[in-house]
Amino acid sequence: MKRLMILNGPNLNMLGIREPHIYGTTTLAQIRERCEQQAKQLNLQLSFHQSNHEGELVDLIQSARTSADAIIINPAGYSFTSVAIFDALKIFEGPIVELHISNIHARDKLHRHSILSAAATGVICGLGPYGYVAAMMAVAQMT
Ligand code: DHK
Repeated sequence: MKRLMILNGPNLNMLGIREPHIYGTTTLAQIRERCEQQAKQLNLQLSFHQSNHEGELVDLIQSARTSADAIIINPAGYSFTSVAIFDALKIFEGPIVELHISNIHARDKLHRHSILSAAATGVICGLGPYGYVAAMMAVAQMT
């Protein structure tokens, strides 16, 4: 069974109440439940995490080297700032899908250019919470 790690960065624990005009009203718990259903359908072993801390995300990415075959990451605000997460992703040998709920390309200048995309196999953005399902389907094909 292929092993998938899904990582969620800072403030995604606030989905549902956080700027709903941008991120919608679906909570992270609901997204997690949907991902768990999808993992069963795709025969993937899923580990799902959220952290507000850059170092914790780096630790998880490093641990994925031995515990996961693929990573899906919504780096949230760290997309635009974190060389440490970029470097950690570069060490991972399997496929990486970078995911954003909103279409970052249509957003303000601050949220438009992810420095992490150069370390990703593919990028999904603007599909809302469905992006997680789409990313999982892609990963199931890739790994
Ligand atoms: C989530 C965030 O927290 C923002 O910092 C990103 C991303 C976009 C999202 O759309 O899921 O800019």
